[in-house]
Amino acid sequence: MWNKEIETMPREQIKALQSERLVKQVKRMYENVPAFKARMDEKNLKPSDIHGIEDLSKLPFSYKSDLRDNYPYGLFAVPMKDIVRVHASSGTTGKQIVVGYTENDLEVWADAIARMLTEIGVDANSFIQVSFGYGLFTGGLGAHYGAQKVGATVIPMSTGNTARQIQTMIDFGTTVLFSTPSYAMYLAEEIEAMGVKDQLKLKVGIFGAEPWTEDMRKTLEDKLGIKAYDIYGLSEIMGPGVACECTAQAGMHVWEDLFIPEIIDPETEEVLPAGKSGELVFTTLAKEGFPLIRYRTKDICSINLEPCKCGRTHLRINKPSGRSDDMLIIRGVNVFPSQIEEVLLKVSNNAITPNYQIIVDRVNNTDTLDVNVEMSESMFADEVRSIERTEKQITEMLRSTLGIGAKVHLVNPKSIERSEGKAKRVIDNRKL
Ligand code: DLL
Repeated sequence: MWNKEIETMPREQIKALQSERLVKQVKRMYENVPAFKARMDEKNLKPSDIHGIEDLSKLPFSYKSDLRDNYPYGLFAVPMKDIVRVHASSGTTGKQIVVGYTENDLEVWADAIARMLTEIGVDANSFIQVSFGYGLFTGGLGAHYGAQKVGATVIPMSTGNTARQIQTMIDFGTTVLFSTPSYAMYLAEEIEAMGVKDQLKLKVGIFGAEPWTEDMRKTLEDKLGIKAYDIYGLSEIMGPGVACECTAQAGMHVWEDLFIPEIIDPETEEVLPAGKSGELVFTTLAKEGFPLIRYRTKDICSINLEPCKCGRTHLRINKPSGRSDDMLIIRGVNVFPSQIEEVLLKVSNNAITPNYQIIVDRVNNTDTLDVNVEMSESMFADEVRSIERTEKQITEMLRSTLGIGAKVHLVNPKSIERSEGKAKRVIDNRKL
């Protein structure tokens, strides 16, 4: 909720609070997370060397691969009996990454989202349709409990079934929509086609989980008759609500009592000053179950320290413009090319060769994923039916690994262009 004392805290005070929390957290992690202790030992660092945020840059970075190496619960800092919920997200390989929350972590998370909602005028009189996926993805339940915290009427729709989504908006009087921006675009188009815009009561859209542009904001605001706000987050750090836009619609506030953001040069790891674009790194300050120090998000953006019109003193980040790794976000779902490659390697090499290309596009505002795979010479000589069967088999394997549909095309041997250098495996035709 709007917590004026915290949200407008003078910056000096924010820094003092961060220092106090960081020192405590480093000590707690050193004592409870063996992988963190090992990293500290490698650097010859003891918790007593960390006196406050001025020592942050001494601390070791952490990476998505740490979650994979300690799968599933190895990085948790409390006994499992204190973990009351887990969520998961894609890893770089077939294995997902797992995150855990204590009861207090869930409280803090709901509060982080409620702070945003309150500032943009969402309250107990609002009807909030949550059209993020419910389940292991953090979007659905994350938004849900934030919405509940402001006392709004929550409509837990989850994703899919577009006609029903729109009918529900009309019948239940939805005033606020949470979804990915691409799904909101799709909904907007269907609403236009059905000619029902006049029957909607929508006022606010809160969109995130994937990058979107100012152009998309304008289109969504026009088509849906709303104010559209950006929400950022990642499972490892909490879920949605790590950074949230305010009514100024000019960058997302990071709740600095809960997180320390840094921007680094992804190559040299040097910390960059405000205004410079680089990789966003987060240290959590209030998480009990799964705290992280200097987590490399791979998201590229910059920090804005200018005072904000809304009066909040917490710094803002600019819209993430891309990633420093090869992760794709397709229909809001994180996909690593390596996950697709792993599936293909499981298919018999009598059927296909390891030459493939991943093509991502956006058709009618919906992301499409096509995977072209060269078939083997023996498959090429086989009958059409067995080619179709193999395509179907790979499609099913991809669906179960990635959680989204892909169109698989077995193409003729040697038809995918060879490269002399690094193979170009991914063609992303979306203009984001
Ligand atoms: O996408 C959490 C979330 C749910 C955020 C709903 C906002 C709304 P993950 O599945 O772990 O968590 O994916 C995290 O998604 O590192 C970014 O690359 C990307 N991302 C999330 N929000 C935004 C945004 C959720 N507003 C990854 N703009 C992050 C750009 C975003 N990219």
